[in-house]
Amino acid sequence: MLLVVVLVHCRGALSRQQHDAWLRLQSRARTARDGAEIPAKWSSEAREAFASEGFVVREGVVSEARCEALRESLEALFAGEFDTGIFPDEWHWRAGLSKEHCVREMVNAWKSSDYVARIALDPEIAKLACDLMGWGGVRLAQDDVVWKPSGAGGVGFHRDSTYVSDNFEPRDHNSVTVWIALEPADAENGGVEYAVGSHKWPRDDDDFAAAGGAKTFFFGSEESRRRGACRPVGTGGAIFHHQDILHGSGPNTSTRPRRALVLHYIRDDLRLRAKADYIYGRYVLGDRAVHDAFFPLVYSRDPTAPTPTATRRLCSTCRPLKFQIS
Ligand SMILES: O=C(O)CCC(=O)C(=O)O
Repeated sequence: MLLVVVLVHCRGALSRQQHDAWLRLQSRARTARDGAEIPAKWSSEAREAFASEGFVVREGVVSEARCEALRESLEALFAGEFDTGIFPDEWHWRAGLSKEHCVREMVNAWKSSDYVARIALDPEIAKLACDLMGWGGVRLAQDDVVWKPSGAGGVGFHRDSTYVSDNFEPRDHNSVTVWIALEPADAENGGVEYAVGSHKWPRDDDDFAAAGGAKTFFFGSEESRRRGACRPVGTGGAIFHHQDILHGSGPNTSTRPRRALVLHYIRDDLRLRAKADYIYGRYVLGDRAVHDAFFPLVYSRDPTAPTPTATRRLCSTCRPLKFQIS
């Protein structure tokens, strides 16, 4: 973490050459989707689904090629081979130490892996989130590689707002999650499941237990099981979900792995709470500003906004990007 801060502060002002390189990279990134062009706008049906159900599935958000490249890089990543030489913020599962069939997870691997970075810092995906939420800009709060091998258990039901939104002010309507399938995800291999509409359920602490009870009730009936069942997503497809929706995932009972990259975005105009939690407390530097080094600006509607994400990756003190954007 310290190294990231040092790198960013060492960079100084962006030179004309670096700026031009960034513009070239942006323009190439836009045409590097193997035909999977992302329309800028969401349909009214998609917006309504997000508002009423709390999530919306969108196929073709990331190209198959990018998903494949990331999948193939994961063995090395979890073996501790970091493209940038920088450690991720969290790293759960170690080759040779952890059980083979446990869920593997890595948080903020954009700092470590070029393959994660080129998806996590892709302004086109961030723009989709920005359009859906009606924000002025989007920062990456954290990424999360979740690798569920065959035989691995599930992920308990939770709300992302507990881990992300609650650390910022204002707290409401401040984050959104983009869950990206790196390979087909379905009920058999432990795809994500939602308690449909639960983003509208009570959420303060006292009521949360009640919400948990409601969740049990929700999944107790045939009707609710059908409505709340896992939504299958194809490779490169994404589920955009509300910060307050209850979700989790079941065990991987198939013979296939289930690998996903989860992006938790926040809007660009927040402040950190003075008392952030154990994890986010690391990012509070005293001024409560949401610093680029920790929360890179990935997309902004303001054309004059700096693009610290890209400049950090292209800065002269960083190693060059390993992947080729064609
Ligand atoms: O990938 C999963 O199974 C669950 C991921 C999730 O819930 C999350 O990242 O918030």
